[in-house]
Amino acid sequence: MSKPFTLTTAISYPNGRPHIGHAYEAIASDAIARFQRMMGRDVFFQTGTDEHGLKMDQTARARGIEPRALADEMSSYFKEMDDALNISYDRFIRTSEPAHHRASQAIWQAMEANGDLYLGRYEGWYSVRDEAFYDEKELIDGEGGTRLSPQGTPVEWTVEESWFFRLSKYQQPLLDLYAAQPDFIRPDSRRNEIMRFVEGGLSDLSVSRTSFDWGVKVPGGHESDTSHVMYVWVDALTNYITGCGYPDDPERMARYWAEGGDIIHIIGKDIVRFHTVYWPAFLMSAKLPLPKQVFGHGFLLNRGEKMSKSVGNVADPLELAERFGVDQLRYFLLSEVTFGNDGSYSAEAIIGRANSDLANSFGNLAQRTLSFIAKNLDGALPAGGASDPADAELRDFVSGAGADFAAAMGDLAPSQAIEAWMKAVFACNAYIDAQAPWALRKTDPDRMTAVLATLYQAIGNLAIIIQPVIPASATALLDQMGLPADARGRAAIDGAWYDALSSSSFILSPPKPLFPRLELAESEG
Ligand code: ME8
Repeated sequence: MSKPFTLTTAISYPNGRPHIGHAYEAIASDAIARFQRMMGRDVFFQTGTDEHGLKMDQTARARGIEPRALADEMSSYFKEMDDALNISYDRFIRTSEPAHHRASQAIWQAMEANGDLYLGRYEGWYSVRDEAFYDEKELIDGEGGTRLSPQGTPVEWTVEESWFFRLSKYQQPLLDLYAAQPDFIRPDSRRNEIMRFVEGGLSDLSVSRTSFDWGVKVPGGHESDTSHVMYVWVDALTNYITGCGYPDDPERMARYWAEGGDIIHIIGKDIVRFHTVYWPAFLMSAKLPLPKQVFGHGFLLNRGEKMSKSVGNVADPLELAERFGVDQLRYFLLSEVTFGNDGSYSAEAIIGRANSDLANSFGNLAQRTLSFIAKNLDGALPAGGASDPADAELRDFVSGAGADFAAAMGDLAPSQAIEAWMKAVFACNAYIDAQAPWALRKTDPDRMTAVLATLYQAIGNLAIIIQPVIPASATALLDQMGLPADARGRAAIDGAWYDALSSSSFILSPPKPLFPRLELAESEG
Protein backbone atom coordinates (compact mmCIF):
# COMPACT_ATOMS: atom_id res chain seq x y z
CA MET A 1 0.00 0.00 0.00
CA SER A 2 1.27 3.48 -0.83
CA LYS A 3 2.15 5.94 1.92
CA PRO A 4 -0.89 8.07 2.76
CA PHE A 5 -0.83 11.75 1.91
CA THR A 6 -3.03 14.12 3.90
CA LEU A 7 -3.71 17.53 2.45
CA THR A 8 -5.95 20.29 3.76
CA THR A 9 -6.99 23.78 2.82
CA ALA A 10 -7.92 26.30 5.47
CA ILE A 11 -11.61 26.11 6.30
CA SER A 12 -13.30 29.32 5.23
CA TYR A 13 -15.54 31.57 7.28
CA PRO A 14 -18.95 31.33 5.66
CA ASN A 15 -19.90 34.85 6.76
CA GLY A 16 -20.16 35.87 3.11
CA ARG A 17 -19.86 34.30 -0.30
CA PRO A 18 -16.57 32.81 -1.46
CA HIS A 19 -14.17 35.11 -3.28
CA ILE A 20 -11.31 34.47 -5.67
CA GLY A 21 -8.82 34.11 -2.78
CA HIS A 22 -10.81 31.11 -1.55
CA ALA A 23 -10.94 29.73 -5.08
CA TYR A 24 -7.19 30.15 -5.45
CA GLU A 25 -6.42 28.17 -2.32
CA ALA A 26 -8.84 25.42 -3.32
CA ILE A 27 -7.42 25.18 -6.85
CA ALA A 28 -3.79 25.08 -5.75
CA SER A 29 -4.54 22.41 -3.15
CA ASP A 30 -6.60 20.44 -5.62
CA ALA A 31 -3.77 20.35 -8.16
CA ILE A 32 -1.45 19.01 -5.46
CA ALA A 33 -3.98 16.39 -4.35
CA ARG A 34 -4.63 15.26 -7.92
CA PHE A 35 -0.93 15.07 -8.61
CA GLN A 36 -0.29 12.87 -5.58
CA ARG A 37 -3.20 10.59 -6.49
CA MET A 38 -1.79 10.28 -9.96
CA MET A 39 1.51 9.25 -8.43
CA GLY A 40 -0.38 6.41 -6.79
CA ARG A 41 -0.59 7.85 -3.28
CA ASP A 42 -3.49 7.19 -0.94
CA VAL A 43 -4.65 10.80 -0.64
CA PHE A 44 -7.00 12.30 1.88
CA PHE A 45 -7.89 15.83 0.84
CA GLN A 46 -10.12 17.91 3.08
CA THR A 47 -11.66 21.34 2.81
CA GLY A 48 -14.72 22.95 4.39
CA THR A 49 -16.17 25.81 6.40
CA ASP A 50 -15.32 27.33 9.79
CA GLU A 51 -18.73 28.19 11.18
CA HIS A 52 -18.40 29.26 14.81
CA GLY A 53 -17.17 32.40 16.51
CA LEU A 54 -18.03 35.99 17.08
CA LYS A 55 -17.66 37.04 13.45
CA MET A 56 -20.31 34.56 12.32
CA ASP A 57 -22.50 35.41 15.29
CA GLN A 58 -22.34 39.15 14.63
CA THR A 59 -22.86 38.84 10.87
CA ALA A 60 -25.91 36.67 11.41
CA ARG A 61 -27.41 38.98 14.05
CA ALA A 62 -26.89 41.97 11.77
CA ARG A 63 -28.94 40.15 9.14
CA GLY A 64 -31.56 39.24 11.72
CA ILE A 65 -30.97 35.50 11.40
CA GLU A 66 -29.47 32.76 13.54
CA PRO A 67 -25.79 31.96 12.99
CA ARG A 68 -26.73 28.41 12.07
CA ALA A 69 -28.99 29.67 9.28
CA LEU A 70 -26.21 31.91 7.99
CA ALA A 71 -23.74 29.02 8.12
CA ASP A 72 -26.12 26.65 6.33
CA GLU A 73 -26.74 29.11 3.53
CA MET A 74 -23.20 30.35 3.00
CA SER A 75 -21.49 26.99 3.46
CA SER A 76 -23.52 25.69 0.53
CA TYR A 77 -21.99 28.38 -1.70
CA PHE A 78 -18.49 27.26 -0.77
CA LYS A 79 -19.35 23.68 -1.64
CA GLU A 80 -20.96 24.83 -4.85
CA MET A 81 -17.81 26.77 -5.74
CA ASP A 82 -15.61 23.74 -5.04
CA ASP A 83 -17.78 21.52 -7.19
CA ALA A 84 -17.87 24.03 -10.04
CA LEU A 85 -14.09 24.39 -9.98
CA ASN A 86 -13.57 20.63 -10.05
CA ILE A 87 -12.06 20.50 -6.56
CA SER A 88 -11.57 16.80 -5.79
CA TYR A 89 -11.99 16.98 -2.01
CA ASP A 90 -12.56 13.70 -0.19
CA ARG A 91 -14.31 15.45 2.66
CA PHE A 92 -16.05 18.80 2.94
CA ILE A 93 -16.17 19.39 6.67
CA ARG A 94 -18.46 21.80 8.48
CA THR A 95 -17.42 22.65 12.01
CA SER A 96 -21.05 22.65 13.12
CA GLU A 97 -21.18 18.87 12.56
CA PRO A 98 -21.63 16.75 15.71
CA ALA A 99 -18.53 14.68 14.86
CA HIS A 100 -16.49 17.86 14.93
CA HIS A 101 -17.90 18.95 18.28
CA ARG A 102 -16.86 15.57 19.69
CA ALA A 103 -13.33 15.94 18.32
CA SER A 104 -12.98 19.47 19.71
CA GLN A 105 -14.13 18.37 23.14
CA ALA A 106 -11.79 15.40 23.04
CA ILE A 107 -8.72 17.51 22.24
CA TRP A 108 -9.77 19.95 24.95
CA GLN A 109 -9.93 17.13 27.48
CA ALA A 110 -6.55 15.83 26.36
CA MET A 111 -5.00 19.28 26.83
CA GLU A 112 -6.68 19.59 30.20
CA ALA A 113 -5.45 16.14 31.25
CA ASN A 114 -1.95 17.34 30.45
CA GLY A 115 -2.39 20.24 32.88
CA ASP A 116 -2.37 22.90 30.17
CA LEU A 117 -5.74 24.57 30.76
CA TYR A 118 -6.62 26.84 33.67
CA LEU A 119 -9.43 29.25 34.43
CA GLY A 120 -8.60 32.95 34.58
CA ARG A 121 -9.69 36.35 33.43
CA TYR A 122 -8.90 37.77 30.02
CA GLU A 123 -8.26 41.46 29.71
CA GLY A 124 -6.95 42.55 26.36
CA TRP A 125 -7.45 43.37 22.74
CA TYR A 126 -9.55 41.28 20.38
CA SER A 127 -10.20 41.64 16.66
CA VAL A 128 -13.50 40.09 15.60
CA ARG A 129 -12.51 40.36 11.94
CA ASP A 130 -9.36 38.29 12.53
CA GLU A 131 -10.87 36.30 15.43
CA ALA A 132 -7.56 36.99 17.15
CA PHE A 133 -6.14 38.27 20.44
CA TYR A 134 -3.32 40.77 20.19
CA ASP A 135 -0.71 42.05 22.61
CA GLU A 136 -0.64 45.78 23.19
CA LYS A 137 2.82 45.92 21.62
CA GLU A 138 1.56 44.45 18.35
CA LEU A 139 -1.08 47.10 17.70
CA ILE A 140 -0.68 49.92 15.22
CA ASP A 141 -2.25 53.39 15.23
CA GLY A 142 -5.29 53.97 13.08
CA GLU A 143 -7.05 57.17 12.09
CA GLY A 144 -8.41 59.43 14.81
CA GLY A 145 -6.37 57.86 17.60
CA THR A 146 -7.92 54.39 17.17
CA ARG A 147 -5.88 51.24 17.62
CA LEU A 148 -5.72 48.59 14.90
CA SER A 149 -4.46 45.01 14.72
CA PRO A 150 -1.25 44.38 12.77
CA GLN A 151 -3.58 43.28 9.94
CA GLY A 152 -5.25 46.69 10.04
CA THR A 153 -8.54 45.47 11.48
CA PRO A 154 -10.41 47.12 14.38
CA VAL A 155 -9.74 45.80 17.88
CA GLU A 156 -11.86 46.05 20.99
CA TRP A 157 -10.89 45.91 24.64
CA THR A 158 -12.31 42.71 26.06
CA VAL A 159 -12.68 41.63 29.67
CA GLU A 160 -14.07 38.16 30.35
CA GLU A 161 -13.67 35.09 32.46
CA SER A 162 -11.80 32.67 30.28
CA TRP A 163 -9.98 29.39 30.10
CA PHE A 164 -6.31 29.77 29.28
CA PHE A 165 -3.97 27.44 27.44
CA ARG A 166 -0.38 27.35 28.72
CA LEU A 167 1.13 28.45 25.44
CA SER A 168 4.15 29.92 27.26
CA LYS A 169 5.19 26.38 28.20
CA TYR A 170 5.59 25.55 24.52
CA GLN A 171 7.99 28.29 23.51
CA GLN A 172 11.07 26.07 23.62
CA PRO A 173 9.38 22.93 22.20
CA LEU A 174 8.18 25.06 19.27
CA LEU A 175 11.62 26.52 18.63
CA ASP A 176 13.02 22.98 18.79
CA LEU A 177 10.42 21.88 16.25
CA TYR A 178 11.34 24.66 13.80
CA ALA A 179 15.01 23.75 14.19
CA ALA A 180 14.47 20.01 13.77
CA GLN A 181 12.06 20.39 10.84
CA PRO A 182 13.27 23.36 8.81
CA ASP A 183 10.49 22.71 6.27
CA PHE A 184 7.75 22.83 8.87
CA ILE A 185 6.94 26.42 7.85
CA ARG A 186 7.15 27.41 4.20
CA PRO A 187 8.08 29.59 2.46
CA ASP A 188 11.20 30.71 4.36
CA SER A 189 10.06 34.32 4.73
CA ARG A 190 7.11 33.16 6.84
CA ARG A 191 9.33 30.81 8.81
CA ASN A 192 11.61 33.67 9.80
CA GLU A 193 8.66 35.82 10.81
CA ILE A 194 7.24 33.10 13.06
CA MET A 195 10.58 32.28 14.63
CA ARG A 196 11.06 35.91 15.57
CA PHE A 197 7.58 35.99 17.06
CA VAL A 198 8.13 32.88 19.18
CA GLU A 199 11.61 33.95 20.24
CA GLY A 200 10.01 37.15 21.53
CA GLY A 201 8.14 35.09 24.15
CA LEU A 202 4.64 33.60 24.23
CA SER A 203 1.80 34.60 26.54
CA ASP A 204 -0.78 32.05 27.56
CA LEU A 205 -3.72 32.01 25.21
CA SER A 206 -7.33 32.72 26.08
CA VAL A 207 -9.21 29.71 24.69
CA SER A 208 -12.83 30.19 25.72
CA ARG A 209 -15.48 32.89 25.56
CA THR A 210 -18.55 33.58 27.66
CA SER A 211 -20.11 36.60 25.94
CA PHE A 212 -21.86 34.53 23.24
CA ASP A 213 -22.76 30.89 22.77
CA TRP A 214 -22.23 30.11 19.07
CA GLY A 215 -19.45 27.59 19.41
CA VAL A 216 -18.39 24.25 20.77
CA LYS A 217 -19.25 23.94 24.45
CA VAL A 218 -16.33 23.58 26.79
CA PRO A 219 -16.75 20.08 28.25
CA GLY A 220 -18.25 19.94 31.75
CA GLY A 221 -16.84 18.82 35.04
CA HIS A 222 -16.54 22.34 36.39
CA GLU A 223 -19.49 24.36 37.52
CA SER A 224 -18.51 27.46 35.62
CA ASP A 225 -17.93 25.59 32.35
CA THR A 226 -21.42 25.40 31.06
CA SER A 227 -21.38 29.02 29.95
CA HIS A 228 -18.08 28.76 28.06
CA VAL A 229 -17.71 28.09 24.38
CA MET A 230 -14.31 27.40 22.89
CA TYR A 231 -12.36 30.17 21.23
CA VAL A 232 -13.15 29.61 17.57
CA TRP A 233 -9.55 28.85 16.56
CA VAL A 234 -9.36 25.91 18.99
CA ASP A 235 -12.22 24.23 17.25
CA ALA A 236 -11.29 25.48 13.77
CA LEU A 237 -7.80 23.97 13.85
CA THR A 238 -9.18 20.73 15.21
CA ASN A 239 -11.14 20.23 11.97
CA TYR A 240 -8.03 18.68 10.48
CA ILE A 241 -8.05 15.73 12.84
CA THR A 242 -11.85 15.39 12.93
CA GLY A 243 -11.58 14.46 9.26
CA CYS A 244 -8.85 11.96 10.09
CA GLY A 245 -11.07 10.08 12.51
CA TYR A 246 -10.24 11.71 15.85
CA PRO A 247 -11.25 10.53 18.43
CA ASP A 248 -13.57 7.69 17.40
CA ASP A 249 -11.61 5.96 14.66
CA PRO A 250 -8.04 5.16 15.71
CA GLU A 251 -7.45 3.08 12.61
CA ARG A 252 -8.22 6.00 10.35
CA MET A 253 -6.08 8.26 12.50
CA ALA A 254 -3.18 5.83 12.19
CA ARG A 255 -3.53 6.10 8.44
CA TYR A 256 -4.01 9.83 7.85
CA TRP A 257 -2.67 11.50 10.99
CA ALA A 258 0.30 9.39 11.93
CA GLU A 259 3.64 10.29 13.46
CA GLY A 260 5.95 11.14 10.57
CA GLY A 261 3.05 11.15 8.11
CA ASP A 262 2.93 13.28 4.98
CA ILE A 263 0.47 15.81 6.37
CA ILE A 264 0.40 19.20 4.67
CA HIS A 265 -1.71 22.25 5.47
CA ILE A 266 -2.19 24.80 2.68
CA ILE A 267 -3.26 28.17 4.09
CA GLY A 268 -2.94 31.87 3.36
CA LYS A 269 -0.17 34.06 4.76
CA ASP A 270 -2.50 35.85 7.21
CA ILE A 271 -3.13 32.75 9.32
CA VAL A 272 0.34 31.26 9.53
CA ARG A 273 0.69 32.07 13.23
CA PHE A 274 -2.39 30.05 14.17
CA HIS A 275 -1.12 27.06 12.21
CA THR A 276 2.53 27.10 13.19
CA VAL A 277 2.36 28.27 16.81
CA TYR A 278 -1.02 27.49 18.34
CA TRP A 279 -1.80 24.31 16.39
CA PRO A 280 1.46 22.42 17.02
CA ALA A 281 1.31 23.53 20.68
CA PHE A 282 -2.24 22.15 21.04
CA LEU A 283 -1.16 18.91 19.39
CA MET A 284 1.93 18.54 21.59
CA SER A 285 -0.24 19.17 24.63
CA ALA A 286 -2.79 16.57 23.53
CA LYS A 287 0.07 14.16 22.71
CA LEU A 288 -0.94 13.87 19.06
CA PRO A 289 1.30 13.74 15.98
CA LEU A 290 2.27 16.99 14.27
CA PRO A 291 1.78 17.88 10.61
CA LYS A 292 4.81 17.72 8.37
CA GLN A 293 4.40 21.11 6.80
CA VAL A 294 2.40 24.32 6.77
CA PHE A 295 2.58 26.26 3.53
CA GLY A 296 1.46 29.91 3.67
CA HIS A 297 0.56 31.01 0.15
CA GLY A 298 0.35 34.65 -0.89
CA PHE A 299 -2.67 36.83 -1.47
CA LEU A 300 -4.42 37.40 -4.73
CA LEU A 301 -4.90 41.01 -5.65
CA ASN A 302 -7.33 42.51 -8.14
CA ARG A 303 -5.15 44.42 -10.63
CA GLY A 304 -2.58 44.79 -7.88
CA GLU A 305 -5.09 46.11 -5.36
CA LYS A 306 -6.36 44.47 -2.21
CA MET A 307 -9.90 43.18 -2.67
CA SER A 308 -12.47 44.71 -0.41
CA LYS A 309 -16.21 44.91 -0.29
CA SER A 310 -16.14 48.67 0.08
CA VAL A 311 -13.97 49.15 -3.04
CA GLY A 312 -16.35 46.78 -4.83
CA ASN A 313 -13.56 44.79 -6.50
CA VAL A 314 -14.29 41.39 -4.96
CA ALA A 315 -14.46 38.95 -7.85
CA ASP A 316 -16.93 36.09 -7.78
CA PRO A 317 -14.96 32.98 -8.75
CA LEU A 318 -17.97 31.39 -10.41
CA GLU A 319 -18.41 34.39 -12.68
CA LEU A 320 -14.74 34.23 -13.62
CA ALA A 321 -15.00 30.51 -14.31
CA GLU A 322 -18.06 31.02 -16.44
CA ARG A 323 -16.50 33.88 -18.34
CA PHE A 324 -13.08 32.34 -19.02
CA GLY A 325 -13.59 28.61 -18.40
CA VAL A 326 -12.79 26.55 -15.31
CA ASP A 327 -9.55 25.14 -16.66
CA GLN A 328 -8.48 28.50 -18.07
CA LEU A 329 -8.93 30.03 -14.63
CA ARG A 330 -7.14 27.14 -12.90
CA TYR A 331 -4.30 27.28 -15.40
CA PHE A 332 -3.95 31.03 -15.06
CA LEU A 333 -3.83 31.03 -11.27
CA LEU A 334 -1.37 28.17 -11.05
CA SER A 335 0.98 29.29 -13.81
CA GLU A 336 0.92 33.02 -13.20
CA VAL A 337 1.43 33.13 -9.43
CA THR A 338 4.59 31.72 -7.85
CA PHE A 339 3.21 29.69 -4.97
CA GLY A 340 4.05 31.58 -1.78
CA ASN A 341 4.09 35.04 -3.40
CA ASP A 342 1.23 37.45 -3.86
CA GLY A 343 -0.28 37.54 -7.31
CA SER A 344 -2.50 39.76 -9.34
CA TYR A 345 -5.31 38.93 -11.72
CA SER A 346 -7.21 40.83 -14.38
CA ALA A 347 -9.29 39.90 -17.40
CA GLU A 348 -6.40 40.76 -19.78
CA ALA A 349 -3.94 38.63 -17.84
CA ILE A 350 -6.26 35.60 -17.74
CA ILE A 351 -7.09 35.92 -21.42
CA GLY A 352 -3.47 36.50 -22.41
CA ARG A 353 -2.26 33.43 -20.57
CA ALA A 354 -5.09 31.15 -21.68
CA ASN A 355 -4.74 32.16 -25.33
CA SER A 356 -0.98 31.95 -25.56
CA ASP A 357 -0.40 28.74 -23.64
CA LEU A 358 -3.62 26.77 -23.91
CA ALA A 359 -5.26 27.85 -27.17
CA ASN A 360 -2.25 28.71 -29.33
CA SER A 361 0.46 26.42 -28.06
CA PHE A 362 -0.99 23.26 -26.58
CA GLY A 363 -4.49 23.30 -28.07
CA ASN A 364 -3.25 24.06 -31.53
CA LEU A 365 -0.58 21.37 -31.37
CA ALA A 366 -3.16 18.76 -30.41
CA GLN A 367 -5.72 20.02 -32.89
CA ARG A 368 -3.32 20.10 -35.85
CA THR A 369 -1.94 16.67 -35.16
CA LEU A 370 -5.13 14.86 -34.31
CA SER A 371 -7.20 16.30 -37.10
CA PHE A 372 -4.49 15.30 -39.54
CA ILE A 373 -4.62 11.73 -38.30
CA ALA A 374 -8.42 11.74 -38.21
CA LYS A 375 -8.86 13.21 -41.68
CA ASN A 376 -6.09 11.64 -43.64
CA LEU A 377 -5.57 8.31 -41.95
CA ASP A 378 -9.11 7.41 -40.91
CA GLY A 379 -8.24 7.99 -37.27
CA ALA A 380 -5.67 5.23 -37.05
CA LEU A 381 -1.90 5.39 -36.95
CA PRO A 382 -0.29 3.10 -39.51
CA ALA A 383 2.34 0.73 -38.20
CA GLY A 384 6.02 1.01 -38.90
CA GLY A 385 7.60 4.17 -40.21
CA ALA A 386 11.09 5.49 -40.67
CA SER A 387 12.51 6.90 -37.50
CA ASP A 388 14.95 9.75 -37.14
CA PRO A 389 17.14 10.93 -34.23
CA ALA A 390 14.78 13.91 -33.88
CA ASP A 391 12.05 11.52 -32.67
CA ALA A 392 14.13 10.16 -29.81
CA GLU A 393 15.21 13.68 -28.97
CA LEU A 394 11.61 14.82 -28.61
CA ARG A 395 10.77 11.78 -26.51
CA ASP A 396 13.65 12.52 -24.19
CA PHE A 397 12.58 16.11 -23.92
CA VAL A 398 8.99 15.26 -23.04
CA SER A 399 10.10 12.57 -20.58
CA GLY A 400 12.42 15.06 -18.93
CA ALA A 401 9.54 17.52 -18.66
CA GLY A 402 7.47 14.83 -16.92
CA ALA A 403 10.22 14.36 -14.35
CA ASP A 404 10.63 18.10 -13.86
CA PHE A 405 6.88 18.56 -13.53
CA ALA A 406 6.74 15.84 -10.87
CA ALA A 407 9.68 17.23 -8.91
CA ALA A 408 8.17 20.73 -8.86
CA MET A 409 4.66 19.56 -7.93
CA GLY A 410 6.11 17.36 -5.19
CA ASP A 411 7.79 20.49 -3.88
CA LEU A 412 4.55 22.54 -4.01
CA ALA A 413 5.74 24.68 -6.89
CA PRO A 414 2.95 24.46 -9.49
CA SER A 415 4.12 27.42 -11.55
CA GLN A 416 7.52 25.80 -12.02
CA ALA A 417 5.86 22.51 -12.89
CA ILE A 418 3.79 24.19 -15.57
CA GLU A 419 6.83 25.97 -16.94
CA ALA A 420 8.56 22.64 -17.46
CA TRP A 421 5.47 21.29 -19.21
CA MET A 422 5.20 24.37 -21.40
CA LYS A 423 8.80 23.97 -22.56
CA ALA A 424 7.93 20.51 -23.81
CA VAL A 425 4.86 21.90 -25.61
CA PHE A 426 7.19 24.35 -27.38
CA ALA A 427 9.54 21.52 -28.26
CA CYS A 428 6.64 19.63 -29.88
CA ASN A 429 5.64 22.68 -31.86
CA ALA A 430 9.21 23.13 -33.06
CA TYR A 431 9.27 19.43 -34.01
CA ILE A 432 6.03 19.59 -35.96
CA ASP A 433 7.25 22.66 -37.86
CA ALA A 434 10.62 21.08 -38.63
CA GLN A 435 9.20 17.69 -39.64
CA ALA A 436 6.19 19.10 -41.53
CA PRO A 437 4.22 15.84 -41.64
CA TRP A 438 1.64 17.25 -44.08
CA ALA A 439 4.36 17.69 -46.69
CA LEU A 440 5.67 14.18 -46.02
CA ARG A 441 2.34 12.70 -46.90
CA LYS A 442 3.22 12.79 -50.58
CA THR A 443 7.00 12.73 -50.44
CA ASP A 444 7.76 10.20 -47.70
CA PRO A 445 4.72 8.50 -46.14
CA ASP A 446 6.94 6.16 -44.17
CA ARG A 447 8.61 9.03 -42.42
CA MET A 448 5.23 10.73 -41.92
CA THR A 449 4.03 7.66 -40.06
CA ALA A 450 6.89 7.85 -37.58
CA VAL A 451 6.44 11.60 -37.10
CA LEU A 452 2.74 11.23 -36.36
CA ALA A 453 3.32 8.34 -33.98
CA THR A 454 5.92 10.40 -32.11
CA LEU A 455 3.59 13.38 -31.93
CA TYR A 456 0.64 11.27 -30.86
CA GLN A 457 2.66 9.85 -28.01
CA ALA A 458 4.16 13.18 -27.01
CA ILE A 459 0.74 14.85 -26.92
CA GLY A 460 -0.64 11.91 -24.95
CA ASN A 461 2.11 12.27 -22.36
CA LEU A 462 1.69 16.03 -22.17
CA ALA A 463 -2.05 15.63 -21.62
CA ILE A 464 -1.46 13.03 -18.92
CA ILE A 465 1.12 15.15 -17.14
CA ILE A 466 -1.07 18.27 -17.05
CA GLN A 467 -4.18 16.50 -15.69
CA PRO A 468 -3.80 17.86 -12.14
CA VAL A 469 -3.86 21.43 -13.46
CA ILE A 470 -6.59 21.26 -16.12
CA PRO A 471 -8.39 18.02 -15.32
CA ALA A 472 -11.48 18.40 -17.49
CA SER A 473 -9.68 19.51 -20.66
CA ALA A 474 -6.92 16.94 -20.28
CA THR A 475 -9.51 14.21 -19.83
CA ALA A 476 -11.47 15.39 -22.87
CA LEU A 477 -8.31 15.32 -24.97
CA LEU A 478 -7.25 11.89 -23.75
CA ASP A 479 -10.76 10.61 -24.49
CA GLN A 480 -10.54 11.95 -28.03
CA MET A 481 -7.16 10.30 -28.41
CA GLY A 482 -8.59 6.97 -27.33
CA LEU A 483 -6.11 6.56 -24.49
CA PRO A 484 -7.45 3.99 -22.04
CA ALA A 485 -8.00 5.10 -18.45
CA ASP A 486 -5.32 2.78 -17.11
CA ALA A 487 -2.67 4.47 -19.28
CA ARG A 488 -3.27 7.89 -17.70
CA GLY A 489 -1.31 7.41 -14.49
CA ARG A 490 2.21 7.98 -13.29
CA ALA A 491 3.84 5.83 -15.99
CA ALA A 492 3.74 8.81 -18.35
CA ILE A 493 5.35 11.03 -15.73
CA ASP A 494 8.04 8.40 -15.32
CA GLY A 495 8.71 8.63 -19.05
CA ALA A 496 6.77 5.62 -20.37
CA TRP A 497 5.07 6.06 -23.74
CA TYR A 498 1.67 4.73 -24.52
CA ASP A 499 1.83 2.51 -27.57
CA ALA A 500 -1.37 3.11 -29.50
CA LEU A 501 -0.40 0.70 -32.23
CA SER A 502 -0.30 -2.30 -29.97
CA SER A 503 -3.74 -1.48 -28.65
CA SER A 504 -6.65 -2.95 -30.59
CA SER A 505 -9.04 -0.38 -29.14
CA PHE A 506 -7.21 2.55 -30.65
CA ILE A 507 -9.69 4.86 -32.38
CA LEU A 508 -9.26 8.55 -32.72
CA SER A 509 -12.41 10.64 -32.91
CA PRO A 510 -12.29 13.83 -34.94
CA PRO A 511 -10.95 16.30 -32.37
CA LYS A 512 -13.00 19.19 -31.02
CA PRO A 513 -11.12 22.34 -30.14
CA LEU A 514 -10.55 22.32 -26.38
CA PHE A 515 -9.54 25.90 -25.77
CA PRO A 516 -11.53 28.48 -27.72
CA ARG A 517 -9.68 31.75 -28.22
CA LEU A 518 -10.89 34.29 -25.67
CA GLU A 519 -11.50 37.91 -26.60
CA LEU A 520 -11.36 40.86 -24.23
CA ALA A 521 -14.68 42.68 -23.95
CA GLU A 522 -14.54 46.47 -24.12
CA SER A 523 -15.79 46.77 -20.55
CA GLU A 524 -12.87 44.63 -19.38
CA GLY A 525 -10.08 46.74 -20.88
O1 ME8 B 1 -9.02 32.57 7.82
N1 ME8 B 1 -5.91 35.70 -1.63
O2 ME8 B 1 -11.03 31.93 6.90
P1 ME8 B 1 -11.13 32.94 5.67
C1 ME8 B 1 -5.54 34.45 -1.30
N2 ME8 B 1 -11.59 30.44 8.97
N3 ME8 B 1 -6.00 33.79 -0.23
C2 ME8 B 1 -6.86 34.42 0.57
C3 ME8 B 1 -7.30 35.75 0.30
C4 ME8 B 1 -6.78 36.38 -0.87
N4 ME8 B 1 -7.13 37.61 -1.23
N5 ME8 B 1 -8.16 36.10 1.28
C5 ME8 B 1 -8.26 35.04 2.12
C6 ME8 B 1 -10.03 31.90 7.84
N6 ME8 B 1 -7.47 34.03 1.70
C7 ME8 B 1 -10.23 30.87 8.93
C8 ME8 B 1 -9.29 29.71 8.68
S1 ME8 B 1 -8.31 27.28 9.25
C9 ME8 B 1 -8.36 26.21 10.56
C10 ME8 B 1 -9.40 28.58 9.68
C11 ME8 B 1 -7.27 32.72 2.35
O3 ME8 B 1 -12.43 32.61 5.03
C12 ME8 B 1 -6.93 32.82 3.80
O4 ME8 B 1 -5.57 33.12 3.95
O5 ME8 B 1 -10.88 34.32 6.13
C13 ME8 B 1 -7.28 31.45 4.31
O6 ME8 B 1 -6.24 30.53 4.09
C14 ME8 B 1 -8.49 31.08 3.45
O7 ME8 B 1 -8.50 32.00 2.34
C15 ME8 B 1 -9.81 31.21 4.21
O8 ME8 B 1 -9.92 32.52 4.73
